[in-house]
Amino acid sequence: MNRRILAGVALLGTLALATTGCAGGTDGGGNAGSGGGGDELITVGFAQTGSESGWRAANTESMKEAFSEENGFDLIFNAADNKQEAQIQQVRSYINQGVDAIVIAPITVDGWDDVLKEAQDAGIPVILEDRTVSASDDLYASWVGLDFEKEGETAGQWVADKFDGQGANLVILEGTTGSSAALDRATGFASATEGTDITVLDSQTGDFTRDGGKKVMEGFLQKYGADIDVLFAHNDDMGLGALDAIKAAGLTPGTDIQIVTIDAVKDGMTALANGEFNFIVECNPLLGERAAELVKAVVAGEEVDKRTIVEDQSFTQEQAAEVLDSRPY
Ligand code: GZL
Repeated sequence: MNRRILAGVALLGTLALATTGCAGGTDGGGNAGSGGGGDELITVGFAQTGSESGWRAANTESMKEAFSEENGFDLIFNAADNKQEAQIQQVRSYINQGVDAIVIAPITVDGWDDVLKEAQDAGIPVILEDRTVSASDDLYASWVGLDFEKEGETAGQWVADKFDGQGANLVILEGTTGSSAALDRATGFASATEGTDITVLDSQTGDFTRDGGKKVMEGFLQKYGADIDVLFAHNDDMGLGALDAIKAAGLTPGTDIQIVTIDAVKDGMTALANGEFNFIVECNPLLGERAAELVKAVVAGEEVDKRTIVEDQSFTQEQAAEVLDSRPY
């Protein structure tokens, strides 16, 4: 049963018991276990994007660790294989199951208004983690994630500082089309490189996957070959896929083609430390703890901030070599 209804019943029960002079079995606040106040688990439906990258694997692990039974949760997990329609259907299924709360990492920004309204009408709070949506923020309780535009800007500033004034040619591997991560990183990167003499030869989506990055980079190399000076990949995994294509073309990554990516997962940081990548902007996937805190607070009826942004950092090759062994993901 949806806990909010349960809480309502418990509250009525407590009031009834209080008027007859008997204390109820709740914490007196009518919260029969909701928000971790009692010993009942909070049932949470988590709609993950899929398993498209190393970042996603780290994010899923962080979420499962935080929404554990010992932390007071009964987690129902589904990964939508990067398909928006499947993810929306999964959220509908959580509504029909009457979960206490729903967490979504929305694959793309659009298409969420109807199902978020359905969750709201069913009295089920929704927390967004990682990416966000174009729907009104009245339709969800809170979002916890990263400043994607700032990540793109940081990557763009590194490219501008290093290549402006040399007539450099750039290609871009974009993330999933229509995702807030790809849209905002592109905006930030463009703002930082505006006014430079750097030419964007081409920009296509590799869907945040290694295979996608490799295939698109092979196309870029067939078209532009050694004219390419710089690659900006919206995530490490597409950059790692591009490494194979660059080497197969007889070029040296990190030298013939300099590479800047976003995420800073272990494999990306290894490529940076060994000189195949040149710069990485971190995107912290460890959002589980904050998301769990938000769910507990919302289920307990507490006010929460609408947005929580997790800080990122960036790494040069030297910095990557120093921290590689101590990285948590
Ligand atoms: C960013 C996240 C992106 C990562 C990719 O928060 O949504 O999706 O940058 C992942 O690696 O696939």
